[in-house]
Amino acid sequence: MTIFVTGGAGFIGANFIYYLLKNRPADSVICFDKLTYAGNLETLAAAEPLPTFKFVRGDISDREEVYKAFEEFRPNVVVNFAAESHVDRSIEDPGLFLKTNIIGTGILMDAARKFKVDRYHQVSTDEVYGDLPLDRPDLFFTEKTPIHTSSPYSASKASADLLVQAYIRTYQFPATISRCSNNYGPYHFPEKLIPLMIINALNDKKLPVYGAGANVRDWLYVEDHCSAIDLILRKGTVGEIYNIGGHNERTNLEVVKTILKILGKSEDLIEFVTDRKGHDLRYAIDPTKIETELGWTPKTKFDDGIKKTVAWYLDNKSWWEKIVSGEYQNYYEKMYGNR
Ligand code: NAD
Ligand code: TDX
Repeated sequence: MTIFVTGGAGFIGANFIYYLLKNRPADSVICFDKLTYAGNLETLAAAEPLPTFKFVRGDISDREEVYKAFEEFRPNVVVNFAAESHVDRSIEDPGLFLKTNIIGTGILMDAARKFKVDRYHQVSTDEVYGDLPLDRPDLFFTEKTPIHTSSPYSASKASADLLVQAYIRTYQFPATISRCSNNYGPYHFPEKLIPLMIINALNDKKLPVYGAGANVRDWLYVEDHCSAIDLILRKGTVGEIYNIGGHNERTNLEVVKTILKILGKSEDLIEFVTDRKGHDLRYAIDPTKIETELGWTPKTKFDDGIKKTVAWYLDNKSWWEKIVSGEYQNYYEKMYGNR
């Protein structure tokens, strides 16, 4: 198979590319990525020399660039990770979220139809279901939970999902959708909760916890997300939506305190700051469908995954120090400027 992975220079896309290169050596992988502030080619440095891997810089919302890449590589499978992914940025400036997450998805699907790919997979999020109350731990998101979005980010992801479903019904488009809970692990961009807190704690900077830190997220180690998508590509049924999550719910304050404990740092570093506008209270996935129909099980429990993640940030300081300093954005020019 030739798998066209969009957004593969970002956090989950890069982990997915490494998952494929390790577990599916017979497949070829094309990474198509715009390299926004969140895309980092250094993350893919170990993949670059492999003959089964190719990087193409391009924008999913640019029809010409997308069609040109499909013409050249003729992929059988498309997995769309490319997105503007940060809720706080969507609150400040929604426009780009609509362009990349909605228009980009439409253009990618048009290319997939034109070049007759066998499978298109849309990487969506549990945020399309809105949130659950904090005092009802018995409630979970299932695939049948109505879409009910809170932020411009989640509204753009939900719009993309609706567009994928419209293409499935109208054109018999061979697509699947997955909706995953919060991921964590290596290469997570340090604007998101877990890497931001690890890096601030290492630098003895304050850890900004929104509101009272009581909001709950359902954390999944990124490799478990990758194995679920790989399974959906190979065994999933076209037209279906699959929720992905591993029942690892924690309040934000619990997560932050766990990180401080692992690093041996004082809880005095915690600073409660103004809450996020429209802040979703609780996310919690019911993964019964993917577990029973496809046999997926997550391997990593939160208590182990968070230790592995902290260790990864300790071992890979140069990766995040370049991001924090902005230096990583010169890498593309260095590698490709004169090619
Ligand atoms: P990320 O922000 O780390 O990476 C996004 C990648 O997409 C970057 O490499 C960026 O350069 C690229 N990109 C952005 N706009 C593009 C465009 N117009 N054309 C081509 N490439 C573009 O995001 P992530 O956390 O890895 O998330 C990946 C996907 O998974 C997103 O679709 C997100 O909605 C979804 N998701 C994320 C989580 C999570 O916890 N991070 C959970 C569930 C679902
Ligand atoms: O500095 C912070 N302080 C804080 O308290 C940050 C960055 C976040 N938070 C809180 C807000 C959330 O309740 O921590 C929680 C997690 O925040 P994020 O890391 O921004 O993730 P979230 O908003 O939950 O969205 C993530 O999961 C679903 C991803 O960024 C999305 O792309 C994905 O779809």
